[in-house]
Amino acid sequence: MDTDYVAEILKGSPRAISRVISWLENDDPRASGCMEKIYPHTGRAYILGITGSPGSGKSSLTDKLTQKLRSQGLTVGIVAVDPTSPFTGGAILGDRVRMGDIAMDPGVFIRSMATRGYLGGLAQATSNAVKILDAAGKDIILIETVGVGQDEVDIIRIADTVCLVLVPGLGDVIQSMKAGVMEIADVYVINKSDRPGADQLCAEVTHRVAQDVEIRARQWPPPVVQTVATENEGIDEMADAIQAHRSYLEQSNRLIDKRRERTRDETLQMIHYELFRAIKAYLSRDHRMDQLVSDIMERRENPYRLMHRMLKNYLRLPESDISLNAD
Ligand SMILES: Nc1nc2c(ncn2[C@@H]2O[C@H](COP(=O)(O)OP(=O)(O)O)[C@@H](O)[C@H]2O)c(=O)[nH]1
Ligand SMILES: [Mg+2]
Repeated sequence: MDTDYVAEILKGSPRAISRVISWLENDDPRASGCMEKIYPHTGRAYILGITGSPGSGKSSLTDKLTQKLRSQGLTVGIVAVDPTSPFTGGAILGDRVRMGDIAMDPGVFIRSMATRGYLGGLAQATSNAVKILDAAGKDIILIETVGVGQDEVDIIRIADTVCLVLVPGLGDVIQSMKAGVMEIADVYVINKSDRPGADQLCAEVTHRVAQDVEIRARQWPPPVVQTVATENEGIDEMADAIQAHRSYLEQSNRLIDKRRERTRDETLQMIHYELFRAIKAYLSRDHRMDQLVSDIMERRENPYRLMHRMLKNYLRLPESDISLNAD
């Protein structure tokens, strides 16, 4: 049965794509079977991240950028990871209205991800959704996410090119720059440039980018573009900046390095979660965990010695790799 869904995904069926992403969201065991078969068909799509504060215009920019990409004959997959405006409850209509034109286009697939409840973490679930769209043949995959915490930074690391959306009058840019939020951007987008303070913000960011030691150490000087998403202004410039970054990555071999790093991180993350899941499943059988907790509580056992024994006996790791003390 899994094979059917995989075959359908490879043909680009929106129904099959939706179904398997739902399995991912619900931690349905059928998801991993599908992912395994899908994996060999991934790695072709170019992944774009659009991040920024709630209300900065990420969805509006995604909409206009998608129209632009479609006009170039490219197919687009959109994964929205935004707890502030999910496609559920009250926000459903607003998002549908905004995504009006592209929502009807068969060359575009839009999916909003639930933002909580993943055992393997939100970043891994997003990464899997991206892989499904990649295998389904989408040329460009856009990830829209709110740029604040570690979760978002992890998500945005999935992207090949990251666009950070800033708007005039929304908090202290220099402050967020100091906090390291801005360092992850490959392209800075000053949206709502129809508003007062946009030119000043643009100048400020340009200056800051030119001054930043860490950014200057890189070979790619991140461009700063101004847009008015609602008026479709500056979208060509934004698309050009993205394309320039892509060309830079491809020509300098940085794209392969970046993807290699990502594959390493993802694999380690997966080992982390899957190992934990398997051990937890093992321990929850026959009250094993309850017994262990009692033993630890009564000081017949201690968690350090227990860890050591588990790593050694179950995983057969060499003594030298186990940092905990031997008993
Ligand atoms: N004035 C102005 N409003 C904009 C612009 N871009 C988006 N908006 C509006 O800002 C609000 C938030 O936009 P949205 O795309 O949902 O932001 P998101 O939360 O970052 O996805 C909406 O009411 C948009 O119509 C812009 O360039 N100028
Ligand atoms: Mg949005």
